[in-house]
Amino acid sequence: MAIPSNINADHAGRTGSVERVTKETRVRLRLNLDGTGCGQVETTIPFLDHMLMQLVSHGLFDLQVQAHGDTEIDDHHTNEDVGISLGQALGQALGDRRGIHRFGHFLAPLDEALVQVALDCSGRPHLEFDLQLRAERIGRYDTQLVREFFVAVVNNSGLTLHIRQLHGRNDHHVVEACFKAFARALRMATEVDPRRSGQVPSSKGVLEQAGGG
Ligand SMILES: [Mn+2]
Repeated sequence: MAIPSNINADHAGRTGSVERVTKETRVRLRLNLDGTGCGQVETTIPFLDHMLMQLVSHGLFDLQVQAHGDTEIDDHHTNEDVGISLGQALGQALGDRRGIHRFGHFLAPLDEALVQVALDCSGRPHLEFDLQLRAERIGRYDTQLVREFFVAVVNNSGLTLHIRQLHGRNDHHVVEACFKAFARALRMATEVDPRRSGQVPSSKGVLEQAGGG
């Protein structure tokens, strides 16, 4: 299960790499925060692939994911473990969080849907999740798994993440607007602030690290 390398290993980007194998799933994930939007995402969960590609398209992250899991039961374990791996890779890529903007926010419309995301690379895992999803499923994807995905990301990356739906009727639109807003907010927060001169963006002078990085 080799990952074809369309991420240049010599790129001086901030990267995270996770290989996570359990009895339930096997996940390989590489993330480059300083990417150009190269994505190769194969989780065997089509709607999750579609959402992860929003991070690539709108965050301009490079992201490679290969996941296989016990989807014969349901998508829960694979969805969660991809979220855990993404969170760990994000924590690694951020390291001690020197020089970044730290805060990010975005308000993304998608037709009638409007979703707001505000986040802080604080080192303090916290999720406020307020999407009012109506349907049980989007395609075959269980809509309860959206929250589970973000719980996993937050707990493994030390993000403080607020997700709020301002408008929307169609669940596909609402969730996609959420991932677009998350992508742009994360891009804003993780980009290097040239005025920060490599300092840790905290009045304490230190931010907790997450993801084993
Ligand atoms: Mn779509």
